[in-house]
Amino acid sequence: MTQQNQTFALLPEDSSKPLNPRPAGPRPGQRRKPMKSPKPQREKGSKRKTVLLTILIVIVIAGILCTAGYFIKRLIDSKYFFCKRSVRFIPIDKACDGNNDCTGGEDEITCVSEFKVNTTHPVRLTSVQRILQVYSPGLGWRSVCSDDWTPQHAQTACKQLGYTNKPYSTSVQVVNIMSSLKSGPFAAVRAGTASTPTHQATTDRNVCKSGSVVSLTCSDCGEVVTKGRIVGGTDAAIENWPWQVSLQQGGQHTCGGALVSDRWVVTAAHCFSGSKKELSRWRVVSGQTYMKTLGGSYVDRVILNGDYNPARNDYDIALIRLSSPITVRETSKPVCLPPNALDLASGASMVVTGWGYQEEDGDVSPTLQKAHIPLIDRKTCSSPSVYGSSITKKMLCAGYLEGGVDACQGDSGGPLVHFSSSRWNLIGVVSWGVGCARENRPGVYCKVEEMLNWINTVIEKTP
Ligand code: 4AZ
Repeated sequence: MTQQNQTFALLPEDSSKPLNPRPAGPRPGQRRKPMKSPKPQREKGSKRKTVLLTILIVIVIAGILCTAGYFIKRLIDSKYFFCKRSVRFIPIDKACDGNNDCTGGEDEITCVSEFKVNTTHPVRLTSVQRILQVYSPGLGWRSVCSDDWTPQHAQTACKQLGYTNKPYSTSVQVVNIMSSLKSGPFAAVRAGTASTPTHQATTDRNVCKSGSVVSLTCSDCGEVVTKGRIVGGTDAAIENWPWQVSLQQGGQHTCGGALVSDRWVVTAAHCFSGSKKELSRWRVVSGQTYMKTLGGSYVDRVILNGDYNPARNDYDIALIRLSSPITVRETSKPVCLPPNALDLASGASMVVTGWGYQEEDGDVSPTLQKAHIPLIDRKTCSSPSVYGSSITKKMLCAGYLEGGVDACQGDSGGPLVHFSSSRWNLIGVVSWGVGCARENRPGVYCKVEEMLNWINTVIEKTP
């Protein structure tokens, strides 16, 4: 027991209350018990900050990991083909090399193919007026009379030319057509043949009863809303060249190309050399002025011209079929295939477009470029001071002999177009040249007119 206790016990009850009560609070020597009051605002804020910082760090790390993963995947994709069934990688140049390197041969399934055409596609459009002609082996080409012609016949003929979109036909008086066609021969459709292939639906005529022949347009191709490196070119907007596409392999711009319908792209055969024959890594990006490397259409067929000669760059043309059709809009729409015998004069004004090098040892351009260049006649281009015997019937030249403006690496496969009868026509496909924009070394293009038979046959016959 303590002394203090004894003292209190002796005091009367009242006397335990001090006369002058001390203010409530700790007695001297006694500590105040911490109050259970709400936490200060500052403490709350700093906790929230810590949480936010943690989230931010997690997001940044995830971002870094994703980006690293993306680049690692791109790197692996550019060097290896993944065999899904046997779960292993093989070097990319072993894919599509003619040997089954994956079990089940899955490395040889989605590959570039070749197609040679020895037959004559029996329907064509001729001259700037797009006069419909049909072919039969004994009789050759005959212009189709407007006699008994119906919109259904136009639909059938366009389908034979690979188009299903907006067929449109008009009549042109025989007296107004190209002189070599005026004297015939002609052919006219028989009654009740609207869905028979056009060349089988016609009979011969020496003259057209109606005095006119059919002019046909098969799609809303080659029309743009407004009219508007390539070395020495200028910036271009895709709306003015909406058929231009970027062909990308493993996310890298490799070649240009031109939409000729909502599902088919014309490009150069040399874009698919070496390890570029496997289709799953190709994408076709359309509708972009500033090249982007994400997205794009998948490819289900690449068909090289079977006569393509890599040593000479002869027949340097290929067709790509997209896995699904693009939506035609202001920024993505096809260019027209040219008619036969368009007969462009030397010096005719052409436009070449692309994201290719802006100088010989340069880099691809981030924005689409265009260059206006004149057509160079065959004789000049085949002269010893230019390209001599390297120029074949399947090639054409365009540019300036003094140099300065030209297509270049990365523009390959892209379009050379010409505007006639209110539409843009695909005249050439960027193919080759010695350097870029050099004196006496103009750009050489695959001549599309010479490839129409091949293009129409491939598009019609591809299952
Ligand atoms: C190329 O390497 C290439 N100057 C394309 C076009 C031209 C030259 C080279 C024409 O793809």
